Amino acid sequence: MTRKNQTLGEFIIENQKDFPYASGELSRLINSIRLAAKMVNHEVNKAGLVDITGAVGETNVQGEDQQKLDVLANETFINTLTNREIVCGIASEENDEFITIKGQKNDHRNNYVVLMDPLDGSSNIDVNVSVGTIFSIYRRVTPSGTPVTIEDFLQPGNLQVAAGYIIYGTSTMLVYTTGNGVNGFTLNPALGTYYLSHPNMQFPEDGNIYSVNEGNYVHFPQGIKDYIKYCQEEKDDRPYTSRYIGSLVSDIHRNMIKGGVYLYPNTAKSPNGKLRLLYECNPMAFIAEQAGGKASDGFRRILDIKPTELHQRTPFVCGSKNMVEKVESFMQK
Ligand code: AHM
Ligand code: MG
Repeated sequence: MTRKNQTLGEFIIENQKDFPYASGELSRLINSIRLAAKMVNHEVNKAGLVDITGAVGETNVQGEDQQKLDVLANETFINTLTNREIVCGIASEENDEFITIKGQKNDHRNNYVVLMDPLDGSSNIDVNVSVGTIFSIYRRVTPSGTPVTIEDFLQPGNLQVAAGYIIYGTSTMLVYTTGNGVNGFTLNPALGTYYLSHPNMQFPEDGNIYSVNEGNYVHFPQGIKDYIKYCQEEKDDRPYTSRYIGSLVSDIHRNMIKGGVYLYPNTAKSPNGKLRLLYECNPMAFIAEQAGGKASDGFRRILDIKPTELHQRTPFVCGSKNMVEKVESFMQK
């Protein structure tokens, strides 16, 4: 149930009974993500004001070591989740290995693992373009009370219990699903409170936006080249319009509101594409499906891929259902 002026805190409490397992643990976990996102938002917003955007290891005008925002965001999320002893493990796009969390008191007894891309699209920060955080939550599969193993992280996306993203844009929004639809909350920075602004978000079934880095066109598979030509053809409701920010969260967020498809195909140089299955594609695919959209690697459902390694990549096509199906039909020709 949603109502006007509802805050994210109220929404989490009121919908807790609908959460899988409903022990309160998942609610506390989402609360911790909400808090870390506020801290990262604060840093992202002042990125243009302070010497924080330089490379790691450089020294700012005060003689302090600079930390890049993606490193800072990574630490903020990891510390917030670790200090609250809310998860048993974390995997991050920024870290080679997963992190095991024992907890001071509970000896590996938390039930959830989090996988995240703490600051996606971070090359956009220097030019004041929106970036995002993406997160994905699973229940562990190994027994409680033992340290997590790689098996807890290498689960197919269809076993996610929650996923979401934060977009640090003209306003900051947290959008998430626990498998019961998608809801979006906008941060009022003066109060530090997120309000439900986009209840029950839905991808339009069709759209006229395609989002792809056309600079890579010559390297794309023939099916993707043909689809792009189809989008550009003068016929029916075409040509479609091309919109590409180069920031996955922003491109998907816009397409979910307006109707469109995002593509990051494989190329000869990157035979598995660029995006990471566990940190980027699975959470976005879960959100897309919960919002009535679709996500595919061109041939199969993203959420059904059984991962074999933490930093695995996959081609990615995500957006309005009819548009994703059209791309698949071109790929399968
Ligand atoms: P990152 O995780 O290194 O930030 O890379 C992911 C980003 C996505 O946000 C974006 O959609 C894509 O890379 C853009 O890549 P490209 O510049 O090759 O078009
Ligand atoms: Mg990324």
